[in-house]
Amino acid sequence: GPDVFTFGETMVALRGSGPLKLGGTMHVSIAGAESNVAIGLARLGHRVRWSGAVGADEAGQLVLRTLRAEGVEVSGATTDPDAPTGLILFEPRLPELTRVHYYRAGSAGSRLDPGTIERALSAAPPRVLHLTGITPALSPTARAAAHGSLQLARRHGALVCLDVNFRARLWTARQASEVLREWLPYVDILIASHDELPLCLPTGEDGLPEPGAVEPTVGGPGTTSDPATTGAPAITGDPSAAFAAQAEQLLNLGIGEVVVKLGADGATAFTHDGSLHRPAKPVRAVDAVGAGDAFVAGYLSALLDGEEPAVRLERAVTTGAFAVASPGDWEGAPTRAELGMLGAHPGTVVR
Ligand code: KDG
Repeated sequence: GPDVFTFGETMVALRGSGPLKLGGTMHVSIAGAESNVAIGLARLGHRVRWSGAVGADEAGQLVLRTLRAEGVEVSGATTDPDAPTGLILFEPRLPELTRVHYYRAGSAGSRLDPGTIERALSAAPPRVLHLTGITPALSPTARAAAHGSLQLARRHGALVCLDVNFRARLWTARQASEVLREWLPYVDILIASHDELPLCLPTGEDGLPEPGAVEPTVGGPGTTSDPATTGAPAITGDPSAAFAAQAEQLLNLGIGEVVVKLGADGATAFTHDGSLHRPAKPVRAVDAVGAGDAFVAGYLSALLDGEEPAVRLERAVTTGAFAVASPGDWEGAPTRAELGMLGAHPGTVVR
């Protein structure tokens, strides 16, 4: 089987260079949190399988051709004749803030079939199953497919990695929290931004996460909740203080590793042996979209190599920095040979 099995919705992505309503030129590519991770892993030499669904259209062909070209195995992917491939528009509105517009309701990717995922996963059980919290927000069938894959992964002894990836445009914090808490018993590695941790924790009497748990820090309506995307302000004071207790609580619930993404402040990993922090790699920020996914790819890559948490975190902040320094969701992902390139002086030419 592959090193990593993943699935989710991958869309055609159009990226402009200013306010969308002014028109102008857009760049065509693909985007999807799970396929971003898949590409990141494939570039680092791992065997990855992606089994999402696309429409029977040219956009779907673009998704599959791109993934194939990147060395991601797509034989388990399906083509839905009755629904279009989803679309995402990226609108760089301010240097620090990108607005996202989704055209994905009823898309092929959201109509994922649990049976297809079950067959694809069972045919070749992976070492790691990677899921994000985006998939269960798409539709009841997508949610069932994801839940089924968790149960199968356990049966096959695969490690489960979950990136919370809360998308406020797709569902409420309450809905997300309900699903995430249901899934936690299956999760070995939980990856989240610091403000997403409360979504995973037991709730108060009213069934809601603790007040203020996942209010977007900047941006407001119409922005993504990804702090890397919205340019959330740096955490002030001791970065470990605010969320360390929440991470500990999650470890006590039985999760093996809790990895907290802190954007420009790096990342902290909590394991049963203690916690570990790595600052972010300083780069000139060009496009933070996809940084979280690149981070996951780096982390899982080092894990697959049998490395300790310190090395996993180091590779994660490195691949994350590559994503921040390059336009696009996944285009700048490094190969293994390129991992050491960061930190070159301005004007460096590699001859
Ligand atoms: O992490 C980047 C992704 O969020 C983005 O490219 C698209 O998968 C996506 C989503 O649903 O927001």
